[in-house]
Amino acid sequence: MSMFCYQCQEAAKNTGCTIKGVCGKNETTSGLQDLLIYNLKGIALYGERLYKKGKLDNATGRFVAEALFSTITNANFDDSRFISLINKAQNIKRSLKDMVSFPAPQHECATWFSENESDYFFKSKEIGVLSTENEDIRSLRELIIYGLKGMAAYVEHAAVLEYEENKLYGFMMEALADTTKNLQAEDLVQLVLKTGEYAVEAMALLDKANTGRYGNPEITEVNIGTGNRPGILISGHDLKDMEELLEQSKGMGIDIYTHSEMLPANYYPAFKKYDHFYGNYGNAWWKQDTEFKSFNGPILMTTNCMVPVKDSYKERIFTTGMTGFPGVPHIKPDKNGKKDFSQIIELAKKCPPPIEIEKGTITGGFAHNQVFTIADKVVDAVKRGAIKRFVVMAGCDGRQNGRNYYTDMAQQMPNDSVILTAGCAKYRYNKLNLGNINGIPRVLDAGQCNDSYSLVMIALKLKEVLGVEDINDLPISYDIAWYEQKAVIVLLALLYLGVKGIRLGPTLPAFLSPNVVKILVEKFDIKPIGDVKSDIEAMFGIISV
Ligand code: SF4
Ligand code: SF3
Repeated sequence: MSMFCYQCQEAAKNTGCTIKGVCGKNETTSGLQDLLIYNLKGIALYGERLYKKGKLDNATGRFVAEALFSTITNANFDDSRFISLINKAQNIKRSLKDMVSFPAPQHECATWFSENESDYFFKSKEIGVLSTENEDIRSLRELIIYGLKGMAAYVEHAAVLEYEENKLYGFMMEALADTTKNLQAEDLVQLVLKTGEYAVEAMALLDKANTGRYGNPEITEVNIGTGNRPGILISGHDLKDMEELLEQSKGMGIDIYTHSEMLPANYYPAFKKYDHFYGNYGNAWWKQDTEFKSFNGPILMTTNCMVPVKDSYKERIFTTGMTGFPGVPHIKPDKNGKKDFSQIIELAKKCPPPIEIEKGTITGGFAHNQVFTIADKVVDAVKRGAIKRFVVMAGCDGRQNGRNYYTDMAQQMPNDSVILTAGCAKYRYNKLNLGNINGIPRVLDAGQCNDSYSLVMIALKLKEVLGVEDINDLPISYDIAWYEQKAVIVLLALLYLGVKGIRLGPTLPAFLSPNVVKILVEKFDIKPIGDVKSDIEAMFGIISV
């Protein structure tokens, strides 16, 4: 059987990648990822029992989170990393096995062990996504697993900052274990919603970690031009890497620039104090081919999204955390958790400065705390009818042409509307100069995809201030763009909070079977995006003549 992966929005023919991933993932890597997930399910079958007895340690939970994170789209393409993760997972299973009382879990994922790495690829052929034959059960199981991958990324970012909650690890164990059991569709639908409930908690924990360590994001004008000195470009979502890089590179005659999902680092007070933090270079992840070339200096990938490395910059790209690519130097933490970025800094000193690709500034930093400080102004604008509607356009960007929809939507929606955004989806419209309403910008960027939590907080605040009973009675529409599994967990969080009528694009996930789509439509009125004009008419209640 060839590979099968349908976890992201680029799944071939919107069905599944079977020969090679559109993302660049090959059959071997895909198989190793499947085998890793299989072993994590085995750990989870022991882990859920230990959690019930109050004996699940955070180290086991964190390993599962890291390993799940490594399988997110565009995070890691390095087979050797997956082999060591599978080896470690087997060791953990061995030790948990001795701690769990009889009867021991019987599922083969809990009892499978192999010392022989050459078996891994063959074993992976038996246990992939398609080994669940019923397409609806497969769909629900995978929806839960992809949600857990997104949650794992957020939980891991919080753990790096020393914020951990055992109950989140406990839930991840229970949910992963449940995907191996004979649960019926109704039970799995309940588990999908429970995953959304824990998603809110995971995002809240990460928000606490980020703001606790680096302060509350503030309204900030971010420079998008370039200076005269060599630079280092840092991408991904890991703020601790950002902190360590800024600290180690100060006074070295180089500047630090963010790329893609690291842009929101510019909004944090703790990072603004560094004079050599220059601004943001470029756009969303899928432009890295050209933008990494013209940047001229070293690039540090802290998380997804990373695309297969091109020759034009392969001598100056580095990975850290759960990212990896064959042949690319990987920077690991020492035993105290500190990372040494000196080789990147030394390389930067020898590089020419970046080639300027644009000039000017973009404004962001509208996370919950900052928005609450201007709440009176916002509520007043809503009450006076100056702002008629908010449209949440959070999520991911990607390379498909259909994503022009979001640019066109931003340009064509009425001038008395405001876009609430988070995640790399913003690059489709954050440089358009859409103006402001009584000083409130028409694009309010809360931050990274995990900062969708801020958008939820803002919605709940509006509900309270406007005295509205139901979150769906607020003048807010949801027009979400998705690409990878972090957007899946954000979506599940919104569903858990009872948000109805979400538009999802540019395509509905390939992993949702027709029956599962039907359930989501009946319960939540989820719909695919349509054309811009009719979606505007539907969201704004405009009748065309
Ligand atoms: Fe295909 Fe997406 Fe899976 Fe890559 S992650 S193999 S593009 S479905
Ligand atoms: Fe972007 Fe990958 Fe999803 Fe954090 S960097 S939002 S796509």
